[in-house]
Amino acid sequence: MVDYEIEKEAAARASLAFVKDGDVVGLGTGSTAAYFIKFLGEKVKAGFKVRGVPTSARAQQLAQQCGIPLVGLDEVAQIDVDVDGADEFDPQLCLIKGGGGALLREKIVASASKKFVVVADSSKQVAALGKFPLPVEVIPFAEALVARQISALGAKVALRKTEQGSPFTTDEHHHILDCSFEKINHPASLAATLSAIPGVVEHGLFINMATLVLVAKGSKVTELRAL
Ligand code: A5P
Repeated sequence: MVDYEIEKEAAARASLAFVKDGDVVGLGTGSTAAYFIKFLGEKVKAGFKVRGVPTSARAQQLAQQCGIPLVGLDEVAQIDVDVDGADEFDPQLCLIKGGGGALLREKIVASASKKFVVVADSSKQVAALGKFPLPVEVIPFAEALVARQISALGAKVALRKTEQGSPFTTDEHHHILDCSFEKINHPASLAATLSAIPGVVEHGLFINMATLVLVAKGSKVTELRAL
């Protein structure tokens, strides 16, 4: 059985090589990014100087626990490097993100970053995106309408719920539709179609955004660049 925790940890550790002293660093969300935040915190305790821009309330809390100084997006002109996980990535390094519900802030931070380093265990590498249900962040007022429009594109659409059964609410107070396409043949055209639906705030397709992916297989980490 593959130990994905070892892989997440290995990929996160390898990403430290892309962070320089003095950098403004995007702090991703999810279990792999959490390893990165912990490792970065250890370096900060040893004297490394960085300022972090968290991609979610959860990442913010963890970064504070780890002693990483934080700044808001309004306080910096640009982010030097953003390190974040992914739910899937394909050979072009297109991603599905948002399994943890933070896709909106994640995309904003990635788009404001000079380098976007994705850290992933081997389960995230796919030939084509779409097995993982694509998260789409929506305004609650429009969610039924948007769900019907995305269903008409061929997806099975489910409103994300909490364990208690109420709708999951994002940091920006929106809801998430998890859209199972099974196979997304043209990620860029689907991304454009979804963005054009009124009521869609953002979707979890990250196209041409990743600078590189660090994918771990066992404890071996491979650096992938887009084909
Ligand atoms: C959070 O919203 C997501 O985009 C995560 O980055 C993604 O779900 C990967 O999470 P794990 O590292 O926990 O698999």
